[in-house]
Amino acid sequence: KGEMAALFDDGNYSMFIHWGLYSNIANKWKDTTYYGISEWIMNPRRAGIPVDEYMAEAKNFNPVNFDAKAIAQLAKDAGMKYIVVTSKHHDGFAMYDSKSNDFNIVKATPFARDPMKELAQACKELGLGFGFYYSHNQDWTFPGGNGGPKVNEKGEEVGFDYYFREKCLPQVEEITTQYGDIAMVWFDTPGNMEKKYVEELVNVVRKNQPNAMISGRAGHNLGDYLSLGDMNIPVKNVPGLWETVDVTNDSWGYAWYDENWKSPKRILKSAISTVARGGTYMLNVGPKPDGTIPDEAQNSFRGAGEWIESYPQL
Ligand code: JFZ
Repeated sequence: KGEMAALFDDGNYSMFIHWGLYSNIANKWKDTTYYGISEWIMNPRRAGIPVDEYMAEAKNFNPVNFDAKAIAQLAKDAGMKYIVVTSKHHDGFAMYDSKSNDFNIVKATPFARDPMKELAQACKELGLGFGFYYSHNQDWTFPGGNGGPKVNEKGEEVGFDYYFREKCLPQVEEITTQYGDIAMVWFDTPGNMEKKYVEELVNVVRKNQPNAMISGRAGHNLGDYLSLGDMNIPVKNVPGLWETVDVTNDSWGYAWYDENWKSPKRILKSAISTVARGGTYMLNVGPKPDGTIPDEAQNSFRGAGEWIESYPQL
């Protein structure tokens, strides 16, 4: 794991991006605002959006002002070393050109571009690492996925194995082959997923991306490092390779009303505390419906970055 660990040795501050259909909904569904993390908007405990209605939302998603170079430059200015972005979150919507499933940004939206290809390229040009988040267990729109429908298109009752073979495994193959060398595959919320499934996914990543780190949330301790609970900055030293993830406001995905931005000073305090205890700090930002990063978040990132630039050892 020598080469992989190098990402954490000197790559210990990074950008997390939660971006998907939920960013366009932005926590407002049918004139009602729902408070909480916006990527969970379709959940029954929130707006409770039916699968077909949620999937139909794709035709309204058109982030025309998305600029991969501007986002990569923001990470660079912030003093960050790599970017991890949601290729598919629990809603099942793929933010990249998926050949194996049509519920994706290229085939189902008027945008019709592959923003992940653009972002991977922009990162490469600026010398930043690039990695993917992938929700391997929860898929709320594909039959058999955890939290998803129980019958397939043919009306047959299906289980997790169906989702795993038909969607999850092919998509993990895609994200680890279509974007050149990637630094990280960030699996999340394994729940009660069986070990054999996690092993199969880990094998695919190892085969296609031998130098990629696999997140601690892959499940069954098969990841390469420890992921602490979200927004958790430890007060004691933590041994081994570890990471903590944090939000810049109060939601991972963009929420229209959320202006609770962390100041540059607050970001620095968290980043320094984490790095001082041997960890990696991955700070999230959620692009707006038009694909741009909120100005206030940009100001905070750059404000902290100015200090970091004068202490390059962070
Ligand atoms: C998960 C997701 O459900 C959420 O939408 C977001 O993507 C976040 C980064 O990850 O939520 C979690 C997962 C694990 C913990 C907390 C929230 N945890 O271990 O404390």
